[in-house]
Amino acid sequence: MKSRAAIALEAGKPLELVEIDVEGPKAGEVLVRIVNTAVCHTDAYTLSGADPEGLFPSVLGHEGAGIVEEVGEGVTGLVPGDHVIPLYTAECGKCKFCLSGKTNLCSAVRATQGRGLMPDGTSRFSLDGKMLHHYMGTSTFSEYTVVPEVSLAKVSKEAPLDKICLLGCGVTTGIGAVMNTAKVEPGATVAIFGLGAIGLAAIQGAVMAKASRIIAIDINEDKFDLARKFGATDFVNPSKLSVPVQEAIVDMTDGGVDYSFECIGNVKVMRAALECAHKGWGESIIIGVAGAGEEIATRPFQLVTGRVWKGSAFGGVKGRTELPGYVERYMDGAINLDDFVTHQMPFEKINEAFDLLHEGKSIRTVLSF
Ligand code: NAD
Ligand code: AHE
Ligand code: ZN
Repeated sequence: MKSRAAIALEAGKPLELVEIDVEGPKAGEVLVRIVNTAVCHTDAYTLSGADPEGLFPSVLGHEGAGIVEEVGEGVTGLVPGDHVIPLYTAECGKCKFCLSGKTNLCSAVRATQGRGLMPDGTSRFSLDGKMLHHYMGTSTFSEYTVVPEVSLAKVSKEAPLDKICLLGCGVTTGIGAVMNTAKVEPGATVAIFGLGAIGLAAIQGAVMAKASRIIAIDINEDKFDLARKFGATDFVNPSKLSVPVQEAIVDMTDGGVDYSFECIGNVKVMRAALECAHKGWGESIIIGVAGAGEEIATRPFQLVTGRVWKGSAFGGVKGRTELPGYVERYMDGAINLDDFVTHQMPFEKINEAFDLLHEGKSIRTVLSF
């Protein structure tokens, strides 16, 4: 079938709006009509060429929501008409990772996903007969996309797709990193570096966890108003400090915070986030995605003296099991998604959504097909 799509032809160039060909679903696969997709910084990172797994030409996009159009042979858990959120972290429930009880990372489709292919090693997308790569197992920048059944969370049909698409990545990641990865406890102090959707969602998670102090850090002070609305208590602009930001936070908090979160993808900030954690017990969670070849560094003494460095993917959330509950909590008013949507546009304006993200003017732009 034909599908409207925005394709990444080469690194560093705007997406091309074209009509691509999409093949029907094979065994274990599902054809989904994407109704809404947002743009996450990770899409911009891959388009920039900094992603070691970045492939071109490809159909990017991983923060979307849609409706099942057709199911392939052997698909038992979904039928046409079901509302779904595509998952870049699948959940097969059977692999070593899923059965470990220790992680949300699933190995069922990850290897082929990283090569931009469906689990059988081929692509369902083409343009003028030339193969296009899939992306993160989701490719939500196409009106019609094909996704493995294990990479789809079935959610309530009552929920608005133009809001719950944000649970496909940003909001779930930030809340989950606080609740599942760090397990922030009531009364804890928290520092959040980077106030895009991920950082703001981490603030939302810290409020849910009843943190006593939530320090919001960004070099763009325009982000502070929304951070305050989400519940941040203190605000720091590192570019206005005369000392390194970690030193300033240690001074503000009688020795450092209990938990810090890096929500930018900057390895220097990752170091600062670790070093502002309290001696003896402070934990720092890396959420931001750094470019190819970048490495983190600190004095090992920082870890010897009790600080803990961790990372978090999709907030440690098992998508098929847990996302339906996140959707319900949004419907009940317990999770705020609406305030993340700073812009709404028709899909055809997708390159404007990337510009707004780069200019620091948007949190999330939700695009409608
Ligand atoms: P974003 O661009 O909307 O937000 C990043 C924020 O960081 C901006 O407000 C920017 O002003 C701020 N910033 C930039 N440099 C800074 C610095 N030196 N000090 C302080 N603040 C600084 O991005 P986003 O969509 O919120 O994504 C944030 C990061 O999280 C990206 O690296 C993205 O790839 C990553 N991410 C990871 C996961 C995961 O599962 N681990 C999921 C989603 C996104
Ligand atoms: N492809 C990159 C890594 C990208 C990365 O770390 N992705 C995050 C999700 S970002 C969503 O916006 C993640 O969950 N990673 C775990 C996984 O299995 O990909 C690289 O460095 O190769
Ligand atoms: Zn994302």
